[in-house]
Amino acid sequence: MFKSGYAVIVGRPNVGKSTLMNHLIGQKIAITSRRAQTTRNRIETVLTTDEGQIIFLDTPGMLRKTGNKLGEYLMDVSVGTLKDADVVLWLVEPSDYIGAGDRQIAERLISTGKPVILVVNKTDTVDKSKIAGIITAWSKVMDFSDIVCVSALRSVNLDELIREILELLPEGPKYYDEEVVTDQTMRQIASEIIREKALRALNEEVPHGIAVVIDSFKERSETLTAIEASIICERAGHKAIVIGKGGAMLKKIGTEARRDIEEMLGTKVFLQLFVKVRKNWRDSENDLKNFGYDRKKL
Ligand SMILES: Nc1nc2c(ncn2[C@@H]2O[C@H](COP(=O)(O)OP(=O)(O)OP(=O)(O)O)[C@@H](O)[C@H]2O)c(=O)[nH]1
Ligand SMILES: [Mg+2]
Repeated sequence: MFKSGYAVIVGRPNVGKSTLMNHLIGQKIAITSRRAQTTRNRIETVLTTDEGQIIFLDTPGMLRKTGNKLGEYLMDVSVGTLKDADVVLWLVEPSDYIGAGDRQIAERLISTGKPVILVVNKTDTVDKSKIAGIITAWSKVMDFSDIVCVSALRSVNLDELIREILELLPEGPKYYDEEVVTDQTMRQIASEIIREKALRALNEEVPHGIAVVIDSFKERSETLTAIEASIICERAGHKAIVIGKGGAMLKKIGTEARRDIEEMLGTKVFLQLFVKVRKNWRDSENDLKNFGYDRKKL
């Protein structure tokens, strides 16, 4: 019997949702960083095995307070994506402390009535003796179909998780050809790679106010792709930081992004980056749409 369906990955910001998805499919599609609110859109990836096909949906971290229109958009993406779930993977930190943010997520999940697997992530960071207590604490929060402890980063116990997901999925067809890995276009992934390098290189409040737009993406030949992209920031002061002394910061972001994009495309890449200021774009419905965060597409 072939199984198939959607496994939606949810949880608070920064718990490792995107890292988990990348390691489950064995390829880096979603960007990751140690900053909260790295993921901004729903990202679909596909895992096909002999037993079934799991379509993973990575989502932005669920927030308690959204703060601005971008924050509202992120919540809409996460909550909206839940509707498509056949199974929900709720990722949490390896701790027996259950905060208000997680209680709120529990309420949401209970109200969907969908089967939920609790995934305790980052188990590489805690002593093994703590695990039993963590499981006991979480098992009181709601009725889980299963609780699986993993380390997404080190790919520990992911086979077990895949087995549990397949068990809960309904019988169904192969929705996608086996070679399909994601719904993201090269253009989208390139733009996200640039944002990832900016997130990782920049400090403090600057990264959260950044968006990346691909202005042009041209295959010049079979071995060369030319890309022009703009890094949008919220204030002139931020623009100066993104450019850095003598252009050093922008050069670092560009060099690192180019390397990853070349690897993804399998061609040389000529990458030109521009930095623009768009005041308070995170609170403008119109800017959000132009930068790839379109409510109407949800
Ligand atoms: N030690 C350890 N770190 C991890 C593990 N999984 C993820 N991380 C780290 O946790 C941080 C956040 O990872 P992401 O995958 O970006 O988290 P996310 O939940 O997708 O975050 P948002 O998209 O912002 O909601 C990164 O620095 C990861 O390297 C893990 O199993 N062990
Ligand atoms: Mg993420």
